[in-house]
Amino acid sequence: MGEATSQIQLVSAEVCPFAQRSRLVLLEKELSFELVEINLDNKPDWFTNVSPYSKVPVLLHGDTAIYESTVINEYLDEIAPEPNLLPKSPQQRAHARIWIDFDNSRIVPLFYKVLLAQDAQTQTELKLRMIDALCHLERAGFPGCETGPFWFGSKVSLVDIAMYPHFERFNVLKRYRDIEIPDDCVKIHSWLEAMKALPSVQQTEKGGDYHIKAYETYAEATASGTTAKDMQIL
Ligand SMILES: N[C@@H](CCC(=O)N[C@@H](CS)C(=O)NCC(=O)O)C(=O)O
Repeated sequence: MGEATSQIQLVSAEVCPFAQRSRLVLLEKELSFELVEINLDNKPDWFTNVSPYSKVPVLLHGDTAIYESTVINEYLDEIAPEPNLLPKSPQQRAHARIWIDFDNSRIVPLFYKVLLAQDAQTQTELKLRMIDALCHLERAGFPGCETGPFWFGSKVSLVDIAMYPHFERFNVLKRYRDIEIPDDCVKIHSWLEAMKALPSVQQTEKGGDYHIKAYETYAEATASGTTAKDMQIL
């Protein structure tokens, strides 16, 4: 491991899809790192010093603490450029960031909001919005699908990695809110299959039952953590 990437620690929680994003990048880049798992229900005192939003993941690298999974992932791509996980052209990089933002600002909030919603009308409205978002992804996304199973084709990228963890957890939406990825979203289905075959994914994935248990308090709206509060419908 070179100087630029020595002594990396990732503060994580086993359950966390956002931390899984950063673990995937570290694994894809074959970087050595120490995984520091914390209990989100009993956060250690030192945690607030490195995590202003009181959330995992946090990357500790030398004197630097970096938070927000997609920011961590771009930082890792800059300090350890091989294999590069963003395309070289500025246009394609911008495109990648647009879709990472689409995941962060549409898919992810809908995932939590539809679980937290308790009345049938709101659940139905949010379910329709999620299906719309998936159809948009299917129609406008996957520009490399002619050349390979991943977002940009044959090589996995930061877009694939940002999107994957909540798609791994889609069985939660099926179980609690009867939401599935539509059958005619064929690009999404074959992408998901390709993602599940990656060794980095196999090293970090959890079985469906684990996720169903983990999101039970969201589905019953008794989750009290920071993420649940942030995702509550106001
Ligand atoms: N936008 C953040 C979201 C991170 C996040 O929500 N992490 C959750 C765990 S999955 C967390 O640490 N929540 C703290 C809590 O529930 O108290 C990122 O992408 O890193």
